[in-house]
Amino acid sequence: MCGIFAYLNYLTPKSRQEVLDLLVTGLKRLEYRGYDSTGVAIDSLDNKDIVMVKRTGKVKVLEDAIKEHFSGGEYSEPVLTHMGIAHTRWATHGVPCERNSHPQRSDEGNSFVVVHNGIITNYNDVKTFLSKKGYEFESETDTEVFAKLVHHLWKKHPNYSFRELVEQAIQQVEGAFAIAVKSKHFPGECVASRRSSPLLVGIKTKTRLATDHIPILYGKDVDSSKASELRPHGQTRELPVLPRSDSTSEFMPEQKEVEYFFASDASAVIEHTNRVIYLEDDDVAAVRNGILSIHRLKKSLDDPHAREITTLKMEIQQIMKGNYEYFMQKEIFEQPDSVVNTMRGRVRFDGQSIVLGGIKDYIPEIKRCRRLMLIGCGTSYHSAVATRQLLEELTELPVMVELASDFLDRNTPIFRDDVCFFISQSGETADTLMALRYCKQRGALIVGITNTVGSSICRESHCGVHINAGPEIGVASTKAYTSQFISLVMFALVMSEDRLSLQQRRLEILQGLSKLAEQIREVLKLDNKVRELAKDLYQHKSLLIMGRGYNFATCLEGALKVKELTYMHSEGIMAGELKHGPLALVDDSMPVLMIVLRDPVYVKCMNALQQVTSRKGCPIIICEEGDEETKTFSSRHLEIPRTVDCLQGILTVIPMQLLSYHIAVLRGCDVDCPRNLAKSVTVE
Ligand code: G6Q
Ligand code: GLU
Repeated sequence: MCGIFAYLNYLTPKSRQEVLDLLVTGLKRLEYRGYDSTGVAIDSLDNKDIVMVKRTGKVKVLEDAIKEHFSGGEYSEPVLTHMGIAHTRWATHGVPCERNSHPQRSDEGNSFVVVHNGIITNYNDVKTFLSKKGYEFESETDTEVFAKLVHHLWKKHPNYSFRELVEQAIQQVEGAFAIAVKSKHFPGECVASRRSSPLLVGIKTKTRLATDHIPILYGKDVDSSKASELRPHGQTRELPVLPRSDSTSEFMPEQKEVEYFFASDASAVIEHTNRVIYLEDDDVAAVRNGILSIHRLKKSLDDPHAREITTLKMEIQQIMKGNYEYFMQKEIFEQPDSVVNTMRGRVRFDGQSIVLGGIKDYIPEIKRCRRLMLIGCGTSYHSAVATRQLLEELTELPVMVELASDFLDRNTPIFRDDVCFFISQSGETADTLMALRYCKQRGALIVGITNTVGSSICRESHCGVHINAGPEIGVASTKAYTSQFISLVMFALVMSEDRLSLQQRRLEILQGLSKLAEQIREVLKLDNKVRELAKDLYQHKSLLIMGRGYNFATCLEGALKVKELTYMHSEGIMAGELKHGPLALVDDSMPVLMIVLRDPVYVKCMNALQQVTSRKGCPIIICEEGDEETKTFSSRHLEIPRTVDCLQGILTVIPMQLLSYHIAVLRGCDVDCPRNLAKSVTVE
């Protein structure tokens, strides 16, 4: 949920102040993930202790505290080798406060300090065990047990290496974690690991590395049942001594000068290096004497021999705000480009063909399936709602659309001949990932639709489509939605390529796609008009958004945007349901927005519009350019260009994004980090 950033410089002189700057900048790059508190740890001046600074609130508060704390000239003395860790926390165990902020420590002497992302689910068992050994806990976090567990193991096995200690400790904990550990007993070393939470290692060297792979060192066979001895009620027993993993072989060619960055995602390292390794679950990455090694305790049959060093293609400019006030605003205005990037190299408008490289080998299998299931949360779920009708039409398959959390609650039956799509901007959403694993276990084909290369959903899918929308920093999803939408439309087009009866329809959609970027530009010109409408609305308590057919998803998505950004109540209402209840809400004071376009449900939408206006409702109408008849129903309207029915949702959602943005600004809300929300929801 939060962010981890660690930095190790080996034979690369850096002052403590420089190290702290790097740590704070790393945290700033991760801010968009959402957090409530922050912290850093570096070596003390005499190298005999570890100094930590922790604060609740924004990274800026931490930055100011650091400036105050480390102002002395001695902190600007260069140090040849050093390791520092930093953290943004999104509390799961214990309220946000300094005591609960990370790094968490093993003891008063700061022997081991840990930053952790995720939840250690058996922390109570471990805590009871350690309490009986005399450990006193100072925070309410689950994380603290990890630091103390490593300390306990160190006392028991004084000849173990740092990596071995962490390796033993992770065998004892359950749940989800990404961790980075620092120790005053192992200066200049870093050990990090992950299970279900993302973590990568960036490598910066003066000369290019001689290899693109880091070999994985496997331990000797481990009886993993022993590792769980602690869990159910074994608190009073001794910890099992697990076999130690092989540590004899050398791994990466020795580097003279090297810097390592451990981070929750690539945006924090890209300004330093584009060479990264995405760690896999249960990898233990250790740096010692400047050498990085990756270990796993156990080898299973399909485990690879090495982890690949990936070259990131992301540019630093992509993650900066540019001239915009907020990331969300920038991302809304990026949509003419991001939709093109989603189609780039895939849609051939001249030859009217579409190739989705990531799933093309699986298309025959998908065509034989029993049904398609589209699963996601929040905005990603809405992209499934938006495209369901087209998928049904072009694939002629039953299409189920599911919220990941509800899908899991129901233990939904899944069969081997189901094809399940997991839609997720971050690729890390816990509910979606759980649903993926559930379907995978039952033999379904798993297709990932994500925006984050190397994310868990990407890696665990059989095949998939990268939506290529570029990094989305604002917590409220905007450009990822339109790109998810287009990815699913492209999939529907691929599925119908050889259907003669559908060629005319396909052609019309392809033409619609080719004009989309230009039409989005047109819609964005409504920005000032939308801001004026926002002035009418921002002091109200509620906003009802009504539509049907291809635009129902826009109502749901628009209402979600209004809720999350403005903290106003808002509801997306299926216009066909009006008379079954919601009409009771309508009077001359209730703000209503209606989407009424010239498509097959136009007449029905007009009926709804009349029902609203005859109750003295005064709706804002989103209608088609030049639709004079519809405009007569209200003085407040937003006209959008005409496109093919199934793509309207892309154009109608943009005024909703702008409207929620402007209302949020007028209400003085934090647009990029709405209260209580986080970008990447890695807990259930
Ligand atoms: C909306 C939010 C949110 C998001 C979900 C799912 O503005 O960003 O609803 O869509 O939390 O996230 P992923 O798409 O990353 O799985
Ligand atoms: N569970 C840990 C805590 O509450 C880590 C939460 C996080 O991912 O930030 O401190």
